[in-house]
Amino acid sequence: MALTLHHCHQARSMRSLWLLYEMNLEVDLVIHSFGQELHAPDYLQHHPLGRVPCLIDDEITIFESGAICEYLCENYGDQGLWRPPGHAERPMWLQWLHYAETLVVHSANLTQQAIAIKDPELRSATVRKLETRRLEKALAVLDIYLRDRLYLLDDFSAIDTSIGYSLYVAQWFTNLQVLPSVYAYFQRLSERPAFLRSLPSADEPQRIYTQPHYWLMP
Ligand SMILES: N[C@@H](CCC(=O)N[C@@H](CS)C(=O)NCC(=O)O)C(=O)O
Repeated sequence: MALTLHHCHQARSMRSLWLLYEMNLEVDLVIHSFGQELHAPDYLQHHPLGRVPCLIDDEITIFESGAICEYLCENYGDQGLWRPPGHAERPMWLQWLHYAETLVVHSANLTQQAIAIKDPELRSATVRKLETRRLEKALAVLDIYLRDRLYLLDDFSAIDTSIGYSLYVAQWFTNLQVLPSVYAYFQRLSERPAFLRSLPSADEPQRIYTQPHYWLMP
């Protein structure tokens, strides 16, 4: 029986979709529009907060993109994408898996400020500045780490899809090109067929990000 993934274009469920494609797993996609549809009673039965991703595997319903990453690697033949307990790269595999959320939470707050809050009077210039600075600092840490590396670990692994998604979103809020290692790494990831498959089509109306970028102008 195929797995079912509840997904919104460009949302964190893109991590799970990208990984499912990297693993060549069959998936039934349920695509929601980003907004009230996620709070419909039917969907709240799967995810009590009405968020994506949510993966259904027969009797099992699991949410949280990091948990889904572990779950898929653990249960579906990791194909070299996992670092199981005891593996020398396990600590770094875990660290970057969770750092992906540290990174993206700033972009999520910026998405709220720049896109979700429609009334300009309710937006906060202070929050935007603060979150942009915190995002850039978190990216700078990654840039130093990636200086002599092609991927986060010795070879491409599942956590590159988690961090890769965080960079995909970060590009709407800061200029990744000023971080040479991060930029080169993201370019490398962006060429992967599974990443390209997980993107919405160019004419998809239900995109979250519709402008070229939302950087703060000096
Ligand atoms: N830590 C969770 C975050 C899930 C999350 O907040 N997803 C966002 C999309 S990126 C969402 O569904 N937001 C809808 C809402 O807050 O109503 C994960 O990694 O899965």
